[in-house]
Amino acid sequence: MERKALIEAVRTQMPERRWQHTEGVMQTSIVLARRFGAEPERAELAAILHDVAKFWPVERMREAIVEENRYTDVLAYDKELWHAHAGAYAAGRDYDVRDPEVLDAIRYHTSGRERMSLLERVVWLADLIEPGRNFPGVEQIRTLAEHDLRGALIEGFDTTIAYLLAKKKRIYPLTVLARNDLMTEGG
Ligand code: DGI
Ligand code: FE
Ligand code: FE
Ligand code: FE
Repeated sequence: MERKALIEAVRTQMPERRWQHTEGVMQTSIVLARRFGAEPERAELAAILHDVAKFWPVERMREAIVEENRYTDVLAYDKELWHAHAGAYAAGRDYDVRDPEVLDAIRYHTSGRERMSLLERVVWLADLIEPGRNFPGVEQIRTLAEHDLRGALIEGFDTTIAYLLAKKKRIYPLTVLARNDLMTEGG
């Protein structure tokens, strides 16, 4: 699908506020991709689609995850996690995205995973620090993201996990694995 048509198709599936978040993620993904050597066009494509399933009815998300039959374990966890997998599936099936790295950047944008690719890191971080985000600690992560991708990710995962713990939420295993993996890599 051509870029402009894709943007319109995605935009109509979410409230205006969430679309503004997506535009922020697009912009920040491009900046981070240029800064850290990922491909800006692929980062932007993943950003456009990353939250495409966020406002789907729960049953539609569940059906996509069951149909894809890859991460059905996520169905036993918080529904907040589902839209990433449903979105990756939709990107391939409904929006003709054939680039597996772009699909993975969408799939892992919420949880992360071990051995995240550069593209996955860029999109995960852009989602957290796009200009519309405003949570305690975001400025510190933005500052780290100016020069230290891994440091920004570690701080981002720690902040996310601390938030989940404070809310007495369950942590999806991939989230923990992503964080531990970043701690051990490169000293
Ligand atoms: O979709 P967004 O709001 O832009 O951001 P997101 O996809 O990164 O995260 C959506 C929510 O998912 C956010 O409130 C944090 C939550 N989340 C991330 N990792 C986990 C999680 N929730 C649970 N229960 N467990 C996790 O491991
Ligand atoms: Fe999301
Ligand atoms: Fe995120
Ligand atoms: Fe998002």
